[in-house]
Amino acid sequence: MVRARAAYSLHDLHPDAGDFLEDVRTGLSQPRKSLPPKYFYDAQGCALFEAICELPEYYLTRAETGLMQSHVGDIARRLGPACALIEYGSGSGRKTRILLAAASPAAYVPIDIARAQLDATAAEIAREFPGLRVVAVCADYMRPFSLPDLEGLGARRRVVYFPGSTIGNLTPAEAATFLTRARGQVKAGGGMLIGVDLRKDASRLHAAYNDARGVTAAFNLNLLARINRELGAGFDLAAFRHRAFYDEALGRIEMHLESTKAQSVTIGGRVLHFREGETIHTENSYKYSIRDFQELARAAGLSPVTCWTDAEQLFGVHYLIVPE
Ligand code: AVJ
Repeated sequence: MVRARAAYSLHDLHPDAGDFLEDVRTGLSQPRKSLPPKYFYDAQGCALFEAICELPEYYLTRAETGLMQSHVGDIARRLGPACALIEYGSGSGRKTRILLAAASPAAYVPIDIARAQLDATAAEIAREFPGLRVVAVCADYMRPFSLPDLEGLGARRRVVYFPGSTIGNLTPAEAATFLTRARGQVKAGGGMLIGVDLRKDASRLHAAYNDARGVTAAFNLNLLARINRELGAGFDLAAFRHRAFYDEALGRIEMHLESTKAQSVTIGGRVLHFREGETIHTENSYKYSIRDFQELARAAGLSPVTCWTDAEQLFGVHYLIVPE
């Protein structure tokens, strides 16, 4: 008798084991204070990010989802039948469902740092797509990590899906290193589908990261609230304000939390001082022209194939292959 193989499994690589306090203390002890953006995504941060995606000013999600809907037939042909689809930063999986329905992969490997959301979404997708093997991996995929064994899933080739312009959180040099590592996970003959926000006028970008309802501000400030909740720190959230601006020369949005007065905060027994106007740099969000991103991909040993864009040229979905 052949026993049915489990359609869904979760591999926990424990991305958060003991690092949070250490990373916070290190980041806030530098002359220019900073915090890693991966810590935005606790349960409240995930919910706030979902709310950002619905904002009228935050065009990224709508533009990318629209692109996926318009070009999914074309994209599915590029991926080919029965691939293993490996997704970095699977989040709520809304765009992924469009792809799964059209491309019929043999296996889906969602990878995310937010364990609860990953588990809920991946299990749900396994129910929605009978016959699809779902191998969820909880990991900080921006750092080196090992994929579980994907042999025996019946996949013909591997394709990485990295939507949302999350690659924009990395500097171009870091992105090249990241893509080189991802290339190793995909292997020769595989592909990569990467969503990248395009360069555009500063006012449009400014509005997307300074929304009128203050959801982005709440998302940014939640990082301090999370430090209070999980590390017992004493941040006064009313004494910090959200700042986001576009640096045209670097082609990136920078998000900061600005101390509105001179103050001290105790974290894990260490007293940290903030000057009035001093900021904590919480995120970079790089924007790339199609050409610049293709050049970056080439530097990482990938071959650009095509890039789908919307009529307004807001967003790009790149397809690249790993040469044999
Ligand atoms: C999920 C990293 C792509 O940079 O636009 C949204 C996060 N920050 N609003 C982005 C974010 C502020 C988002 N990424």
